[in-house]
Amino acid sequence: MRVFDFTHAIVREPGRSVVQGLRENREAAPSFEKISEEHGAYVAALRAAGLDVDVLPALEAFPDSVFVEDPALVLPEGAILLHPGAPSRLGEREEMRCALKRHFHRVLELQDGEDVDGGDVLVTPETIFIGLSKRTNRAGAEALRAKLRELGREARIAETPPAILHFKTASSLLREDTVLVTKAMAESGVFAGLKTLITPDGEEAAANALRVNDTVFVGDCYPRTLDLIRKEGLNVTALSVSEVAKLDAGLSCMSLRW
Ligand code: CIR
Repeated sequence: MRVFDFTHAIVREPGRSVVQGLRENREAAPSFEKISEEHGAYVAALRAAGLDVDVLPALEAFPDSVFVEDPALVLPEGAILLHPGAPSRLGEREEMRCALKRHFHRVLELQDGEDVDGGDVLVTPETIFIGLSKRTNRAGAEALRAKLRELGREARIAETPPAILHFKTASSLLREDTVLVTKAMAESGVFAGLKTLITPDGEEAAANALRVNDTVFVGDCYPRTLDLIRKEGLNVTALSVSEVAKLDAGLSCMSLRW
């Protein structure tokens, strides 16, 4: 199963309210202008990778709505409207419904009580990992696994290491058989059977990389991880993420790709 061949993406412009988005670290306040800049460069990189990008308008009522990965999961076989686990983000799901219907003839959906954030879902050729987290509960993970089965995909429910927001905060797929992971994620054993590349100490946040067709998007502030991936023979696109990181976000969360 090919998992990096994307032709389309959905993104959403950040609103000015993005600075009120959810964040664990209250120290450094994010700036709307800098987030817009990072978002603009990210959209340009998706286009440079060959994707047709549908840019949805900003939603001021939902500060975190720029992180479109969380309210939905998209696959070539169809889309699934998820049920974000943070109450302030639940309304993003309704806002995503129309966009999904525009692009997919099959749109399945999770129900109330079945919480899943897309940031907890990692698609690999063999299986789709669903990480239990503060945002994704057991009922949600099981319901998502059943929906994926309807689309002909197998899923596996896993634990997300404590102290991180999402499963993909600490993991990304670099090749069909290789994941980039933090040490904690590698030690959890969840990726037994796959080759693991471990982020260097101090660069744990680089694990939220994003492979799009032939290039891997990586945060530009992680020089040792950039080197590690280049040494694997992969093309790298270095992108600024320092502002979205203040909102506990990274590269995968700003798009839906298929
Ligand atoms: C949140 O806490 O929901 C947002 N501030 C960040 C979401 C990041 N999403 C992702 O990694 N998929």
